[in-house]
Amino acid sequence: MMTPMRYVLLVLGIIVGLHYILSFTHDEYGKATSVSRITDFISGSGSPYRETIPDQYYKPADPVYTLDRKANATFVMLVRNSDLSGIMSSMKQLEDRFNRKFNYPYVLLNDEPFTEEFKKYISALTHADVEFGLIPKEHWVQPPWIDEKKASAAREGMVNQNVIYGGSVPYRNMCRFNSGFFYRQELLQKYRYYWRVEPDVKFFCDIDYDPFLVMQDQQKVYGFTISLFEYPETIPTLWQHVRAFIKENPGLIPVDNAMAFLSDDGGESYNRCHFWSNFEIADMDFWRSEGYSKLFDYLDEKGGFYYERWGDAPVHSIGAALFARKEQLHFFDDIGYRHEPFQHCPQGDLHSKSKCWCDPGQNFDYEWYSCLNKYDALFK
Ligand SMILES: Nc1nc2c(ncn2[C@@H]2O[C@H](COP(=O)(O)OP(=O)(O)OP(=O)(O)O)[C@@H](O)[C@H]2O)c(=O)[nH]1
Ligand SMILES: [Mg+2]
Repeated sequence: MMTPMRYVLLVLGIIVGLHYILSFTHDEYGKATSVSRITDFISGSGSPYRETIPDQYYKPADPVYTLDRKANATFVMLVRNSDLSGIMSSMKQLEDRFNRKFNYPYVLLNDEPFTEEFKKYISALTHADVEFGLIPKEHWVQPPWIDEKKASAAREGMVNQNVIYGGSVPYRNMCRFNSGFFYRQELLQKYRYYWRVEPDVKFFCDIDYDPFLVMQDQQKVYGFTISLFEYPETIPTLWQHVRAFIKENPGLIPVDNAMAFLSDDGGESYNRCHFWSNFEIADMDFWRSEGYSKLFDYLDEKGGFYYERWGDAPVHSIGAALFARKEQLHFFDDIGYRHEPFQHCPQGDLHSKSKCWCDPGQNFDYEWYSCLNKYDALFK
């Protein structure tokens, strides 16, 4: 004989069992009766916009044609945790315009550990591999052999002259790191080519081809989009050291180099032209080679990263123009790019072919402060 209580328990058991079966077999039923939905209902917070859009409305990603080969390449981003929003902006554009098709990995570097939040937001932006590296102190901080008294006097002098970042030690650490240490990071050892990306830059055009493979197949070593003159106050003695280095190491410099990009008088003086290094697609094996390694060590020993404010842009550019053959330097004319306050906007057919959205009238190429005409002249 069943007592009334037993009937109640049996019926309850059947209802719970049926609920579970329906939850698993019918998606919509499961969502409608989920605990969060019921608590939302009870608390009155079940606003309609909180319903997730059912899968049936989503269009699967278009199948994209990918080449059957890839270069050994990665993006490199040196950033602080506080650069999160700016680097997400750059990276999202890069993914949409290029990398969702090509799936190259990312390496992010920082002189402090990245936060979990930073890593989470960055990793969510791509299907590609993302690695986060901590820069060893000895690659970053002002070396102990730098005379701090002399360095701080130099900083003070530059502040008085209103030189941009003239009083900053971290900025100098960054310039020295980018000049001579980034390509030595453990996470970058497995790669040859890199694309440097900074926070808050803009990519205006679709990039439907693989620039890394172009570099590799055409034996290019350095690619740029903007070139310009350096502030003279930041490099008063740089060129005299470069000249001394050339004199001591004539065998390292190929005859068909790009000295004419750097100097208008056959190497006597520096015209201050450099490739703007916030954008670089380049070959790390070139930085790792004998010529550039020797030049970096030579310059580093002179202390000008701290006693002056040598930028990685002139140091890289001088290295590229001296040790590469001029044909190995590549102007990426079809990559629309902006880093405040200058932009390269592809012109004419290139603009339409790559679906660029920059104003073609706003283009730094032949502005008075640009050095592109000196690059062009190399090939005339
Ligand atoms: N981790 C880390 N990254 C830095 C530091 N300083 C600069 N960077 C990064 O180094 C790159 C160059 O620094 P920027 O501040 O953009 O220098 P800039 O391009 O000469 O000047 P801006 O006009 O300010 O862009 C950027 O990717 C920065 O995020 C730093 O102290 N730590
Ligand atoms: Mg910048």
